[in-house]
Amino acid sequence: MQQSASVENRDKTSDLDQIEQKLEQGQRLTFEDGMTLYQSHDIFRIGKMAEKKALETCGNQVFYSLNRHINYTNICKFNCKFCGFKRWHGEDGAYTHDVDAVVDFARQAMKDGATEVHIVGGIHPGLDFDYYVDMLKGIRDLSPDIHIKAFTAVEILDLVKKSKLSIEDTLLALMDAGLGALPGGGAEILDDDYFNQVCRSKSKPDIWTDIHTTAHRIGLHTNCTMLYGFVETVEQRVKHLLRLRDIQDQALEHGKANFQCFIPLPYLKPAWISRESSEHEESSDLIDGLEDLRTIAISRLLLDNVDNHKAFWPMQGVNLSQVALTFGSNDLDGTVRYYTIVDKTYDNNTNTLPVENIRSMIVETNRIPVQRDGYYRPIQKS
Ligand code: V47
Repeated sequence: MQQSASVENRDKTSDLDQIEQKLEQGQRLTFEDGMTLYQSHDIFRIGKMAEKKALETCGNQVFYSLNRHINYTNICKFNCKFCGFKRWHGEDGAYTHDVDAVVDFARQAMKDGATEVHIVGGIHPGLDFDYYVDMLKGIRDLSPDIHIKAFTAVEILDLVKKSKLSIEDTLLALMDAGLGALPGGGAEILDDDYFNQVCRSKSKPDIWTDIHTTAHRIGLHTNCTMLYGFVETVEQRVKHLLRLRDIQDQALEHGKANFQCFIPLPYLKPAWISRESSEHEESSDLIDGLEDLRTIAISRLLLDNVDNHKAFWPMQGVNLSQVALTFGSNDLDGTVRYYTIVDKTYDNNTNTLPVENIRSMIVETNRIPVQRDGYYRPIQKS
């Protein structure tokens, strides 16, 4: 027993040696390398590799922004199995803000110093295309400078249907109204079987890809995400990361824009599932901290062509997000203020972090905090 355990350990070490060597020689990691990394218990060694990669890619700086997340409606016609945000029309807690209210949220955010708003909502059949265009125009009228990152690919697909335009023309109309970038949501795990199991009616992996690829082609930057710890396999995670890498390769070669940032999102069990847990055996319990760090680090190593990797503190938790800065992340999102996509965060609904806290979290990791704009450019302070 003793002997076979040590042989196994030696094999694992030599596998990691090989991966480290590949990284040193600037070679790309493969699917098999991704699986090896996930099977290894040497989380700190993997973390060190990822930290090195992050330092080589982004230097010693860690980004944050002064931002605000705004949700215009939680009414949604879809029924994704992981979601705690959606409400049916007429259900307790369902809301839809009119355009003026959304513009007012943005106005208040700007008064508080925000340079960026992140706007998403449910797929509400009762809102027409003009609602979305007027929302963007209303916020753009407040300021030519506020960065508007809005509407996941699933919302864009809905807007394509509502506008009766092509994907490209829909995006162009939204850009004309003020849209600055697409957030990364809705990718979940880009795998047909996974989508069939988890969110069959919502969309398809190819459509998510198509919308982001079109955006890149016409000069609209986007983000990408991975929802992990729900029902997916490790194999599906690795394939998802490599699929994002392929999309980014294409964008960097042919596009006018690309993925600006990757955000790994740990599954957080919604309250309704906890209440009905016996009916939903497929929803696992929360993923643990080492698995979060492993996923953050492996994402940095596999998704080697997306410069910025975000530790999204409302979902990763504040403390783990700080540690993530030494496991390959280089962006802490921002001040956020309200986050309601998940109904229970790791930090008991901590919804905002004062900028001083964000900066000191970064300084403690021996990095330099840098406030960024929506295009990942440092904001110069006068
Ligand atoms: O698409 C939904 C995920 C996403 C749960 O682009 C859940 O800067 C965990 O994409 N547990 C929306 N995850 C959030 C998102 C995002 C967040 C922060 C920054 C950016 C960015 C994008 O949240 C959804 C889905 O993948 N999600 N429910 C849940 N219970």
